[in-house]
Amino acid sequence: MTSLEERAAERLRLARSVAVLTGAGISSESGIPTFRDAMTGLWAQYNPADLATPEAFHRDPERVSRWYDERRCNVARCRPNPGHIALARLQKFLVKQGKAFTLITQNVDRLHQAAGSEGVIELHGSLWVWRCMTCGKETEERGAAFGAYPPRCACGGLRRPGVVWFGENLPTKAIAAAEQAVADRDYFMSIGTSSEVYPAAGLIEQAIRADVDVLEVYPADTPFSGRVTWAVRGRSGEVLPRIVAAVTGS
Ligand code: BV8
Ligand code: ZN
Repeated sequence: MTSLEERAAERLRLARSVAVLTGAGISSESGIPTFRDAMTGLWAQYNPADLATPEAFHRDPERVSRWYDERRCNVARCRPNPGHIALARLQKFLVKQGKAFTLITQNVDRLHQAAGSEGVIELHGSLWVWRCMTCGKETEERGAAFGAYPPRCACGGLRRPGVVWFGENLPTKAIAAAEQAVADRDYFMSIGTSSEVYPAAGLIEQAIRADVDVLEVYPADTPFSGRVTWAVRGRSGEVLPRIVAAVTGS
């Protein structure tokens, strides 16, 4: 453990309530491409405006729904990594001590839930949920690839992935619960996020302005690195197990 990790762990042990925000970085060690990683990130291959906006879906529902279904099927082959598992263990440990813990994610892969995390706030929806554009019917899709694109609802309506696209509002309850959680906590962790997409990144700003302890785990600088309490450089699947082990003693 680096001394920075030791100091972050020491204060985490003393914290009464914790909130965590995660991004695509925490799932990269599970084999899910991030968005902004230079060569391997999705945005290195695709233009977000062509795939992750309501306009794109309207323009080409076949291409957009096929792309999201490919991502859904890729995630189906992936498993939580030690970073996801460490956060699930930290939640169990803190809750057993009567402390509060809230996990907020930008990720749409539900690997946190697969690792055992409970009450996860999904700011940007999920790849597993598909919704009819006509009757609004939502279903969880855990099966094989749809095969025909765009998928159709029994009512004949087009079905879209249950994710939040750029230019779309986040689920009101989710962002409200996230802001409330950050307001009530005395320790905040920002894990594997480039911290550039809003309003999610605004939660980091909120924690810094509330002057709580902020731990950032990221392999490079983010727009907030100079203002957090501890900016730990590293991969979440290696750093988080060390810090959580120091806190839980096992
Ligand atoms: C909205 C779901 C109201 C879909 C996603 C204020 C200022 C500027 C712009 C805006 C603003 N407010 C609103 C905007 C516009 C926009 C926005 O933020 N644009 C950005 C690009 C500037 N926001 C919106 O449109 C939001 N809606 O505001 O509605 C409104 C409406 C109209 C007009 C104005 C406002 C909706 C945003 C949500 C979009 N949907 N995802 C899908 O998945 O396809 S966002 C998507 O991208 C992810 O969910 C995530 O949020 C974001 C990617 O960020 P990260 O998760 O951080 O991932 P990234 O790849 O960037 O970074 C990961 C990094 O991890 C890597 O780069 C690498 O360095 C690191 N890493 C790699 N391995 C590891 C690691 N780290 C740790 N460990 C490792 N092992
Ligand atoms: Zn329908």
